[in-house]
Amino acid sequence: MSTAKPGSRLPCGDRELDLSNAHVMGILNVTPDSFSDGGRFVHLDQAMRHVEQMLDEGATLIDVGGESTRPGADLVTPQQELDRVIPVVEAIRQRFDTVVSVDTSTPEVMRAAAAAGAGLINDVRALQRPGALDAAAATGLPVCLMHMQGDPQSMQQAPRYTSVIEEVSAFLVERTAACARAGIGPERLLLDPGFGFGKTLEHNLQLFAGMQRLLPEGLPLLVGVSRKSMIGQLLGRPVDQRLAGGLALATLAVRAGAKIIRVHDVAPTVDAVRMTEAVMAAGA
Ligand code: 7PM
Repeated sequence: MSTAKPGSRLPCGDRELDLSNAHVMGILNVTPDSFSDGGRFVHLDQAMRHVEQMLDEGATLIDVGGESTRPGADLVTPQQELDRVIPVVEAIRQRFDTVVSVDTSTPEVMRAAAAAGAGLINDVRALQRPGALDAAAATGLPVCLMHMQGDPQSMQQAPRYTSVIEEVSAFLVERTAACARAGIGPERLLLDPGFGFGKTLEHNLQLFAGMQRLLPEGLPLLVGVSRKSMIGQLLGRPVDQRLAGGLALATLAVRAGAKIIRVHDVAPTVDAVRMTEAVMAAGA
C-alpha cells in the first residue's frame, strides 16, 4: 500500500507536513506561457495575491514552477528559471507561513531555492539531469520523483508501454535507488506517476486504476491531474471546464492513498479531499 504510516511526518526545511492526512498543493505558475493561467501570474504582486487566496482556501503547500513542461514548449535557460522562481520563493517566505515547493529539474535552481527557504523539490525529471541528484541531496530537502516517458518536447507524440503500471513502478524504484546512492533516503521521497507525461488517455486511466499497486516500498504519493488533457479527452471539455472531472479524480486519488494533490482549483479540491477522508475515517 502507498499509505504513509499514521502520524508520519515529512520534514520540509523549517516546517513539517503531517502525512497522516492528505494535503492540497496549490499551483503557482510563473511562466509567461502557462497554458491554463494564460501567464497571468508573472508579476510578483499578482502572484502574491494568488498565493494568499490559495492559502485562505486551504492549500498547505504552494508549488512554484518557472519552466513550462507543456508539450512542445520552449526550453528555459537556468538563468531565466532562476530569475522567475527565486524572487517568488523569497516573497512567499516573507509574507506567508507555508511550505514552498519548487517545480524544477535544474540543479542551480534547486540550490538557490533551498537557500531562499523552499521546503520541497518537485522534479518532473526525477533528478535525472546532470548534477541534480547531488544538488538535491545537498539541500537536505524532500524530493518528489515523477515519472515521464521521453521529454516534454516529444513525450505526447507516440507514448508506448507493454505495461504502464510495471514500467512506471520500475522507473520509480530505480530512481529511489539512485537517490539512496546519492544520500537521499526514502524518508525524504515522494513519488508521482506523472499523469499526462508521455501517456495516452488509456495509459493514464490504467495507471490511475492501478495506483495502489504502484509502490511496493510504501512511499507517499503525490498526484497531479488538475485540468489535464486526460479529463479533456474523456469528457470533451476545454481546459476551463475540467473542474468536476478533476474533483472526481482527486477523490479517487485520496481513496487510493495519495497524500498530496496538486491542483489549480484549491477550494473545491479541499472540500472533496475533506469529504473523502471523513468517509475513509468512518470506515477505518
Ligand atoms: C503545461 C502542461 C503546463 C502541463 C503545465 C503542465 C505535474 C507536475 C506539472 C504533476 C508533479 C500541469 C503540468 N504536472 N509536478 N508539474 N506532478 N509532481 O498540468 O503531475 O500542471 S506541469
